[in-house]
Amino acid sequence: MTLVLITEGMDASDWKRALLLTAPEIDVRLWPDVGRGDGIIFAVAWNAPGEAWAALPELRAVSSAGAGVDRLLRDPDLPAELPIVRLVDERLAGGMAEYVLLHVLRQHRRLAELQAAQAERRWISFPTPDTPTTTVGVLGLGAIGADVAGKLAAIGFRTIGWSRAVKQLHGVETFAGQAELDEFLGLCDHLVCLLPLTPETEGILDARALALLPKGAHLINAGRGGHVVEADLLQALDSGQLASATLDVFATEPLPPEHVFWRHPKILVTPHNAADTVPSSAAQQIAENYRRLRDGRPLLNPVDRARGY
Ligand code: NDP
Ligand code: OXD
Repeated sequence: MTLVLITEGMDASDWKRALLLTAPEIDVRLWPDVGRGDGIIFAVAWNAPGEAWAALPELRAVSSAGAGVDRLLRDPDLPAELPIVRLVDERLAGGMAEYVLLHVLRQHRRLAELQAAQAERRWISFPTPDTPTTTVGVLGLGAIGADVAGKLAAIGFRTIGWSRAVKQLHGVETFAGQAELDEFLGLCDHLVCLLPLTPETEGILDARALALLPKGAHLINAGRGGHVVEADLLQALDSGQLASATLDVFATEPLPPEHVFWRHPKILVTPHNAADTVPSSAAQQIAENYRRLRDGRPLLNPVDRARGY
């Protein structure tokens, strides 16, 4: 029995090496080198081309090579009954926490103003921002969002979070469901989106939502580009409703060179690298799921297709 890696945009040789070290007994193939697909029961996929699935007739399950599964779920060629699992990995959550802390603190401590003053050799002073009265809101309190929220709270920010089901998290005030979304948004000096992209969350950051934030709020979107209505975001930035947007994910990736986001003075663009999967860490979970699949046991981190994540 065999596992195939279909990892366009990720280094497949890193993945292969990591799996070999973790589970030398697993026969690992690299797409498109699959012959007639004989014996290939498990695929690890990122940006898989549609034709891959028909070439793998014995496939029993697919794992996302990252946390998100929106692309797999929207793939019209992926067989509807094929079980999907996803990565839950501490290095993914840790990478995202670094990203969010970096950009919240960059705005909180007014780094751009300090850099501008240094460029002009100006000794400026402004009151130190008050951390406990600055509210950071995290949309999505899953494997990644909960970790990020906990670390923001540990620094001393008033941290609030929003999820679908009611949650209890140490040091974090929580809100749940559509009924509590508006109240949550009204409190966020910094809003961090770490939601999965689903039919329910697509376009959630629209004019209405952005208008509910306190004036001059900062946005970080590292969920998916589809969460943001781009025209509404630009309008909110240009009107001063939003002070800044840090964007890691986009409706079209790579972000096209002519896109207005690249040159907007209030936008920082990062190339979907807030939290990259670390194969040496993720390999354990992939190997475990392969063994479970081979032995007919329940898989780790299954995706609920109906829920969309
Ligand atoms: P999880 O599935 O663990 O968590 C998702 C969270 O979103 C849950 O708290 C869930 O609520 C909440 N949620 C989903 N739908 C709704 C809704 N309709 N209303 C309210 N809350 C909702 O995902 P992860 O934390 O592992 O990952 C989140 C996303 O982060 C990924 O899907 C991906 O898009 C993005 N990501 C981006 C990366 C990057 O580099 N930019 C890297 C890794 C991930 P509940 O808990 O109640 O189910
Ligand atoms: C992921 C991502 O979903 O990197 O893991 O976006």
